Amino acid sequence: MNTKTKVLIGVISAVAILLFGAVCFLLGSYRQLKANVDSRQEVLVESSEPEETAEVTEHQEVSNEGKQEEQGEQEMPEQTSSNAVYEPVYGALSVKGTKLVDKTGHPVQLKGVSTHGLQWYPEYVNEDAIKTLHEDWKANVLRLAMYTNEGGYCSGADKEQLEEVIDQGVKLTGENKMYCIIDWHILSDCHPVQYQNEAKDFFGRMSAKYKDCDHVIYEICNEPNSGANWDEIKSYADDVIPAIRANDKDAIILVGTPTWSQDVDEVAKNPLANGDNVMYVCHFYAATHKDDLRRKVEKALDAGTPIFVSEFSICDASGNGGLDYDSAAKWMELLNENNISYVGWNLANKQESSSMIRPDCTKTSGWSEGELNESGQWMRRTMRGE
Ligand code: IDC
Repeated sequence: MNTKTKVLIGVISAVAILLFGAVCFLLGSYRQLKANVDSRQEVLVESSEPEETAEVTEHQEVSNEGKQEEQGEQEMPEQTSSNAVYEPVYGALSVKGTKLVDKTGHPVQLKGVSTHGLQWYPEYVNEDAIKTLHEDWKANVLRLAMYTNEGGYCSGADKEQLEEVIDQGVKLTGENKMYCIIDWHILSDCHPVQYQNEAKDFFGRMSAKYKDCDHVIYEICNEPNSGANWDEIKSYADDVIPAIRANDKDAIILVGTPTWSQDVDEVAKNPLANGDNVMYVCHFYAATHKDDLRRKVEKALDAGTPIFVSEFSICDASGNGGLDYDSAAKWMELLNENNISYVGWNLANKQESSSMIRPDCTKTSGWSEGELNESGQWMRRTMRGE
């Protein structure tokens, strides 16, 4: 082979290799391109297939549900008033000597209002009303007055409905960092023994339901009267309190005293079997109850009796009549000096001077000053420290 032939063969081989390479390259590119196109089409087809998407979503939902259930069982219980965790402004309260104290042991004074009878005026236990009381009136406690007689809990009312209103009150006060008093409002039934069994059953169930609610306070007999003496009230309290303590060892319990909760000075003569975290109730109506009752309070404090004013007004004892601002000022001085908590009667628009909302005002929250009557305006100013 001469040199010319050798060069020709070399050139032909190089061209052949180049051609082969080019064909392979083109073939590879084509395959890659085809694969890309196919996969794009797959994506498009997938996303336009509702059934398949639905299946995925459903599956995710199921697994999320499972997760929630799992979490629910372990650490996130469904939030209801009875098992939600509320953090009232002063934490869990207790009684130290004659004082109500916060979770760190410092004296605190609760201030707030009481509903009227829940069988008559349940509409004021609503979210906006409690916000108004908390934010505008600066109240940190609400008393839920559940009458036993007078068509109330033990005399014809719908028990379930009343308990629902209480549940609302517990929830809404909890959400507003307030405290809440569940009041067994005996009045025309005079003697707490009349509904003693009902009281034990009621407080047993309430305390089981709200055992983890640090903001719930139990008032076991509003105003014993007509001859119910302290020894008898004490026996009643010694019987009812264990129904609460079986569920809640340290809730604050309020116990009414003889003569429409005025004879607080009787308590020290015959103390309760277990008076831990118990306070004794004094009620006053400033235009009727003056120095005499104020002296009784001082006497009781001197004897070491812790006092809580769970109901008062600045009119007379009928819940009506003129207001006595002078006597009211003396009462406030006594209460503030001794850190005694107070709750004003009543949040309703009834035609009576203790009802804090004007009778012509039908709003159930967000009252302007002009929509409150005189006792309401006084109460709001007093709580606001004005
Ligand atoms: C009054 C109400 C009044 C109602 C009456 C009877 O203001 O509208 O007709 O009860 O149910 C109390 C009682 C409280 C009284 C209040 C005023 O705890 O229920 O409310 N009062 O009489 N003790 C002293 C005064």
